Amino acid sequence: MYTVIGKANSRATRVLWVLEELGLDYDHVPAAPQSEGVVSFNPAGKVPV
Ligand SMILES: N[C@@H](CCC(=O)N[C@@H](CS)C(=O)NCC(=O)O)C(=O)O
Repeated sequence: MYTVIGKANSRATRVLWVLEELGLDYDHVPAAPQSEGVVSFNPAGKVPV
């Protein structure tokens, strides 16, 4: 199971797209870049994580 962190109107949409195409299960957390929920996983604050 994947968890994709990042709003869909960012590069996260590429990851969401391929997961959909592959039919894989995933959770999506639509967090904004540099938000606390992103920085806790990626200190650079960039999405997707
Ligand atoms: N693939 C690169 C680029 C990711 C990237 O720049 N994402 C943008 C959103 S599409 C972002 O998070 N920008 C916010 C920032 O750079 O602070 C990485 O993961 O380092």
